[in-house]
Amino acid sequence: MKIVFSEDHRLHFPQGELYGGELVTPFERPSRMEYILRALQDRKMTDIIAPRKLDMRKVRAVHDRGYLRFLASAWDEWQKAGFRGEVMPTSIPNRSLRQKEPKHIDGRVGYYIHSLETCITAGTWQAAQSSAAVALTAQALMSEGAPHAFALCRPPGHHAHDDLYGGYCFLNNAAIAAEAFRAAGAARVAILDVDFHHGNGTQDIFYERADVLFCSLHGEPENAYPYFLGYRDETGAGPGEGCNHNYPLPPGTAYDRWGRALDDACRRIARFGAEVIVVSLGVDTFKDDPISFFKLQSEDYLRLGARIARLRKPTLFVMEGGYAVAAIGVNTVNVLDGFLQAAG
Ligand code: Q9C
Ligand code: ZN
Repeated sequence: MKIVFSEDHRLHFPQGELYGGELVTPFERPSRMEYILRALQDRKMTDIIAPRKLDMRKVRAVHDRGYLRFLASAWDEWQKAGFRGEVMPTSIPNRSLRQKEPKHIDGRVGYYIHSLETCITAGTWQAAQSSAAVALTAQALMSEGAPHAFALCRPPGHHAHDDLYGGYCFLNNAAIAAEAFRAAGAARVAILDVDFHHGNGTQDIFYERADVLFCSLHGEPENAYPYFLGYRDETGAGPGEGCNHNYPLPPGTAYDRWGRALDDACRRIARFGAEVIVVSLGVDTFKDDPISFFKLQSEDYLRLGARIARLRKPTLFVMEGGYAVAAIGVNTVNVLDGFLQAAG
């Protein structure tokens, strides 16, 4: 399997994540990539290439222009304003407030964020762009004939909306790749999001679209981040009605139940007639994940990969979350391994 990866991810490593009223070292940290790379090497998956130059038009096909301008200049503006810490908002345009972008960076940060744990630093924009380039390069390899690929993206993407960042995500790598598959001629694309958290950004981006099916298995929003999206009754709107499927699951969910939801999602994807599948691959469903509440075991990731392979469609894996760093490598590579074994 072709793997795309960029060392630029290191440019994004905030000192702080807002967690339980404290600033802690972010769960989403560079060492995650080192564990995955080591596991790939152990499994002799060594076909790793650097991304091609980023085509910004493909990013603009998904993201709002004002939002991209904000991300590109946020750090410099923050410095110019005389702030000394990392970029984080103090004021949010919540219910009853005007949805109008201010001029001052302190206000603009609030305007473009949806959850406050995520800080921007000097290198964040470059890292986010390289992460999108990783996804787009893997997508291009597949449009050029590769049957599958692994985009080892960091920072992750599925919580990023067209004009909102949060949940450790800035550019929605999976959505950008899905849109690029459409532009390259795929009539129908399915996105299967198996990260523990609901892919609120991806859902929102394609919510009114009939050409992109979105299925997400995740911790139920009553009890899990992102809390404000991911209910079962969110089924799409307008032409996209029936093209969005959420599988919210309760604390303690193990593979018996999780696998049944996966099966249902896979049957929907087959029925939809997707020509290509983008998998938002998070392994924060693992039993020891520090911020999640599912109970998947390392061997379950082999079964996950095998189930996806049985769809017999070109498949792009895009890395999302997973914070039990000691196990993230084995779990991620198990998905790819299970997929390759079943794909034959
Ligand atoms: N108590 C991804 O997995 N904070 N993002 C959760 C839990 C945000 C996760 C707090 C979690 C974001 C890509
Ligand atoms: Zn997650």
